[in-house]
Amino acid sequence: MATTPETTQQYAGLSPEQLIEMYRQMALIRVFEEKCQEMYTRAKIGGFLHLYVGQEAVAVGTVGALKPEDHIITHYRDHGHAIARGLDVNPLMAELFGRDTGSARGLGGSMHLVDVSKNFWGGYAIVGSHLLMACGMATAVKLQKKQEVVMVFFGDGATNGGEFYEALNFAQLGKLPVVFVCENNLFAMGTPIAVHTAVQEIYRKACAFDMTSERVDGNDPIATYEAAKRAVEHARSGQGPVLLEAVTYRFRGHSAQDTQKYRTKEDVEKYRTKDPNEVFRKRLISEGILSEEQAAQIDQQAEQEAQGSVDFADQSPEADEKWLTTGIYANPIEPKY
Ligand SMILES: Cc1ncc(C[n+]2csc(CCOP(=O)(O)OP(=O)(O)O)c2C)c(N)n1
Repeated sequence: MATTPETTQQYAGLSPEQLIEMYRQMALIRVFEEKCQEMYTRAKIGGFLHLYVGQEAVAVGTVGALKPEDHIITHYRDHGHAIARGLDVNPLMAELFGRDTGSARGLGGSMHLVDVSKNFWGGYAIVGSHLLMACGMATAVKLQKKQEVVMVFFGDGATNGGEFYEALNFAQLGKLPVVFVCENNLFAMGTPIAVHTAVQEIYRKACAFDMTSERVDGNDPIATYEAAKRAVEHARSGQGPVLLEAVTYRFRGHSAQDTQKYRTKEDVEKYRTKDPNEVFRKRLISEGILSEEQAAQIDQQAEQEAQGSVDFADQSPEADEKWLTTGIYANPIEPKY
């Protein structure tokens, strides 16, 4: 089912404070990501860096529909999900810088942000693998008769791999409480969606398993929140998993090294008119929920917070090799010696 204006109430029951908080999170993700790009260019960040610029409304809308006891597992494009979950940006930036104060002690880097205390179980680099981990987590939840939901994020490209079908089958068979969130940003690395998949409406792929699914405008945080809420309630009430497809667009390259030969600047500019942050900001202002001054203040605070994380990371000690052999399996991250 596609979300239409008829099925989407104006603010999905969100209070003005909650709407402003959504904008604040989106603004923070945006500036954090822009800082990451800058720090990568300055060689402060090494390794892979997959930015989330343009997809902010998906993380904020979907994670906003979860309870703190619910679980999140994600892929390598994980910064937005971590920030939407409320992880402090200081250890996140320190992780990217490879510092001891990082969320994984600087040993994981951009693709492996984590905070177990917030049930944020990490980013994973192997496309599709973590969908099966989500099924494992949801099996544990079900066996323990808990009312928790597991939300798992991945891209459109991941839905062509075997793990996707294996995970959907397993989850539906066991009526597991998983919400599969596909962020359809129209590309898998440099391959446009029309070239990489036979069925471009990803949510339709769920029909092979008689699974409930929905497609939503992933540039609209309110519509995304509403759709995620429906999906989460479905999963929590024991009715089984849901595949939620959020259609969005990434403004930056696949990773920081991407020369983007597969699309033109004009293509990207066309999508800029749908920039989720800009559109949401204007909407909140035009509907009297936020004033220009408040919006500017939020933007400024986000900038300060992101810059603060850079300063924190810069002043932190380098990652320490003594941690290399700890935290590999289910051990807590603290050393045993
Ligand atoms: C099993 C596996 N194959 C290939 C890769 C290389 N790879 C990294 S990201 C990616 C594309 C994934 O695209 P998509 O799922 O659409 O997610 P997006 O990057 O657009 O968020 C590929 C092929 C990988 N990491 N793992």
